[in-house]
Amino acid sequence: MGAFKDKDTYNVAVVGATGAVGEELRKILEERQFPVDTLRLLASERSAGQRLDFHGRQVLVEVLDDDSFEDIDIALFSAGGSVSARYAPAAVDEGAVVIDNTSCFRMEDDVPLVVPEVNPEKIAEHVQRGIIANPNCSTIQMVVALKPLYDAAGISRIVVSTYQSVSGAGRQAMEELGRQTAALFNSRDVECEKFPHQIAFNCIPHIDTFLPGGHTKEELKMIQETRKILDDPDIRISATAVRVPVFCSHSESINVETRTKLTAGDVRALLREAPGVLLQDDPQANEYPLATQAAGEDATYVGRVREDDSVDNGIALWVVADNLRKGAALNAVQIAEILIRDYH
Ligand code: NAP
Ligand code: 3JM
Repeated sequence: MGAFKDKDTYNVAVVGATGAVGEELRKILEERQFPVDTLRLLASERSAGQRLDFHGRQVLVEVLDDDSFEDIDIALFSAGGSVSARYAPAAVDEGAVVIDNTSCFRMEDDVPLVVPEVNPEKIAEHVQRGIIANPNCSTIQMVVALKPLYDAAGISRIVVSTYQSVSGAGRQAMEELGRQTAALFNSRDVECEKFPHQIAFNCIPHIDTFLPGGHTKEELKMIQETRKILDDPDIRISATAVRVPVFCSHSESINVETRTKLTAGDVRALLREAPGVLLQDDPQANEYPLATQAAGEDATYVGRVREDDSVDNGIALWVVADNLRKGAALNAVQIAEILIRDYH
């Protein structure tokens, strides 16, 4: 990683540049004026040859291969787990630090799993493998909201149900919701490709594959990743992940049991000060977080804060964030910002 040192600008590769997360990565690098020297956009042969805008310049999309990472300092991966498994080591061999958006390396002991508002200090551990993992979108917004409660009172148990938008399943899934909605309004048959059932006007309690025991992988990711990020293997977590016909932003209903009592007022005061959080909690004025309002924004919105009297020390919350931004691309770019500020 010697080539990285003492630089003012960095060569950045985006793997999966034409995808829903890749597009957001490009936008956020631009918006936040990340000090990019060369931007290399990588995808499959399907979209190689396209040109995509970056700071007003048209950048060619190239086919990902083993030579793609020559002179790259930071490689942002979001092209699925198998692409990361195959090519992240090639990027590391070339001296790049990989920030990986897939589930491929998240639970490996020598790979830090980072949400900058929660455990930025773990970025130091990138030296072990050259890889930093970005958590799952549903995990990120949950831990951003719960970290202040955890620090103030401890957390013994979490029960979470998600309402996840179709953009979390990629560009083609967004198109499928649009096509199905139009088909139904025109009395045509609905075709299902990306989802196992009709998603328009429906809720599907099935994200990623089913595991023995009945959980889905998405639910298991939330459970395992939350314990790793909060560095607390004892937290008991029950998760149900549901796909809903929303284009962008994931919503979550979260019930949390703290180890010592917090009132709803205590929680609101903590969340008002919490990094990355915007408290939106005025039910009398119909003010609470909404997917349509969070889309395109950076904050994790929290509202409907109330005491849950069904258990001791119970708090209920409604948490919403843009899954392509804080849930993926923004979190990755925030990690890259800390990496160049503190470690190189
Ligand atoms: P998407 O819209 O379907 O885009 C997939 C991207 O990967 C496209 O750019 C595609 O290129 C590229 N790609 C696919 N196979 C490839 C290959 N063999 N070689 C090179 N490029 C390839 O999906 P997305 O929503 O952007 O998500 C991409 C991945 O990011 C997901 O699979 C997931 O692992 C991860 N993700 C993470 C989070 C998170 O929570 N952190 C959230 C969403 C997604 P073409 O245009 O050439 O097909
Ligand atoms: C979000 O490997 C794949 O086909 C991608 C599956 C996927 C993941 C994942 O497991 O990396 C789709 C959408 C995620 C994620 O962030 O966990």
